[in-house]
Amino acid sequence: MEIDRIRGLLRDASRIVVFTGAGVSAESAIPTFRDALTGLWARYEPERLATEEGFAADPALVWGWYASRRAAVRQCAPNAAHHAIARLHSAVVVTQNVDGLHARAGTIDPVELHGNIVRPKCFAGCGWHGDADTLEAADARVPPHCPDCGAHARPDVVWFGEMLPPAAWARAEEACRAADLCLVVGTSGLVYPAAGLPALARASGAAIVVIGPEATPLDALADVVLRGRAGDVLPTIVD
Ligand code: BV8
Ligand code: ZN
Repeated sequence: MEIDRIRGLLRDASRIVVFTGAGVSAESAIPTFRDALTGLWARYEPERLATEEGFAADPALVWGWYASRRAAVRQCAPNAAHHAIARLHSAVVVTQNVDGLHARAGTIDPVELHGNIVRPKCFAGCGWHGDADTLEAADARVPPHCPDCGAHARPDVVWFGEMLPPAAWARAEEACRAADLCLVVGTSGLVYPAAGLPALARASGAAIVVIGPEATPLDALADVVLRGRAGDVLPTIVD
């Protein structure tokens, strides 16, 4: 039974990485990347909106899309999957998600490979970074301006074609190289370079477990594949 095998791997592991994607937040009703394209944004491709060019072409449109996603994130709460992962105290949690739910569930210092949707930063790259409540006031449809240089503010997320934050990437690589177990939860494994991390863990000798309701390209790397929803199966595995 897969659940017993995964429990055994967890018991024997001492350096665990939990690598998560949008699927771990699905049961928190966070619209996944593609589901977020409703209403005004329904006619756009995420790969077009979530880019520097997309923002430069129409800052108000892209800012509005993120404002509506931030509002949705604020309405949501971590689900049983986030809480189960937070109980793996010694694990390094590496997430592609920008919703901040791992930290809200109690995971200490998760590695946010693609940034965080609630934090703004300067679009011109002058170095200014705001925090969640900077946006509370300014969370209008029109992007606020950088207080330091006057350029537009933008969400502190990684857009397509942009490098991942070097410090986060270095932490993720180091954790995957050292891991003896990598739990891959709720990711389609399509977005690189993040999706390359499980292969790095495997090459370093880690056992790979893939958890999710549908087949993904990462299944080919797995020692154990568990077809299921993270919120249903993780609490059983972890407790
Ligand atoms: C880079 C932040 C280069 C923004 C995100 C061709 C043209 C242009 C670019 C490329 C190209 N080919 C490759 C690329 C590179 C590109 C890429 O990989 N594109 C893909 C689409 C092919 N990558 C990049 O551009 C990256 N940067 O390469 O820069 C470079 C290099 C050096 C120097 C300079 C530049 C940057 C990628 C980051 C993009 N930003 N997010 C925002 O959110 O607005 S990615 C975004 O989509 C999310 O963060 C997430 O990572 C990704 C979606 O992936 P998943 O998390 O896996 O979610 P998904 O919905 O796909 O799957 C959900 C899974 O959960 C499914 O399997 C489902 O079955 C499962 N599930 C559902 N319910 C549940 C569940 N599982 C468990 N329980 C459930 N209940
Ligand atoms: Zn600035």
